[in-house]
Amino acid sequence: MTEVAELSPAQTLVEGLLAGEVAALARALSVLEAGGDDADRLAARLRPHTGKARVVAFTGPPGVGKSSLIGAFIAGMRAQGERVAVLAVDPSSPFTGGALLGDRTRMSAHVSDDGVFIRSIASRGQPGGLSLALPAMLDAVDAAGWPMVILEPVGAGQSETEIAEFADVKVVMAAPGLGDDVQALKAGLLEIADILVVNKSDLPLADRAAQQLKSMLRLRKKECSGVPVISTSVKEETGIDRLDQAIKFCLDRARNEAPEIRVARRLGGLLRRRAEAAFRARLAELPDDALDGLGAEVRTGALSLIEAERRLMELAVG
Ligand SMILES: Nc1nc2c(ncn2[C@@H]2O[C@H](COP(=O)(O)OP(=O)(O)OP(=O)(O)O)[C@@H](O)[C@H]2O)c(=O)[nH]1
Ligand SMILES: [Mg+2]
Repeated sequence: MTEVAELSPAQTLVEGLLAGEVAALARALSVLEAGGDDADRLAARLRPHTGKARVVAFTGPPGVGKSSLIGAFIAGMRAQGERVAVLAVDPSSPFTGGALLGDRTRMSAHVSDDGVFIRSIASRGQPGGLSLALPAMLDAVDAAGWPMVILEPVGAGQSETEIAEFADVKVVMAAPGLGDDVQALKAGLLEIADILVVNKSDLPLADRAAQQLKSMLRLRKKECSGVPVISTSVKEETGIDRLDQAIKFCLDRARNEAPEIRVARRLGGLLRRRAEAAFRARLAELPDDALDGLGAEVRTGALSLIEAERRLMELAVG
């Protein structure tokens, strides 16, 4: 027996991660991605070390060029000596890995660069959904000392907006020729945008897409004015500098905010999501009889719809 108290595997993991070891970060992300008690314990240990990283999300419909533009953006950041981490949600099933390969290929220039950390996350098979695991994964990258984290959510569904919520800056992308052009952007996405990008501006009708986006913006509430619409082409390498400047401008704005406030907001969003998931599970467990009974009372007029709803919520929570 050695006199020196040995570190538990969990302590070793946390210490390695805090020391900036990439292998420890990768292992921690796997634990957090799997969820459960181990993930909760690890997340709690990492939380005191968070609040420094800036998070930028690139979202938009599938094929709009998110991975490509992130690759171009990273090239610019690297040229300025900035270190960047990417968490990309792999839209394919974890078994085929096709999209994973695609994303890596497009970001391939950065894979062997130790100033860049790229991790793909499977969007399926998450107990309670990816948006429950992601905040802790962001915390881990943050605690590991990466000053900037880029999120690439899967380009579909409600989770996209939820995931983008964790970002300090949300870049929402459109491109000409994608279905109904900018109409393909769900209203929810337009609402959360700090910066709008029309990518593939080398293609015909890109100007029209930009005009459409601008007029959609004008229809929005006052607080949304001041959102820039930037045309980019990864292919022709145009507009990337403007995007870079716009992101920096938004990050500066976010920088005035205390880290505690930012982390608290992330945790508040997470709590709401956990409560929603828990409530949904409790509702699903209620016997059909209970629901049918309430339905019958509404039918006879013994209960109003609102009263029945309240009763149902009490049943689920109680
Ligand atoms: N012409 C043109 N093609 C582009 C541009 N940017 C990306 N592409 C192409 O668009 C396709 C999709 O690009 P990705 O970067 O994979 O798009 P994505 O939004 O990450 O796609 P998913 O992750 O599958 O949703 C690829 O074939 C790219 O080469 C651009 O500026 N101009
Ligand atoms: Mg992609």
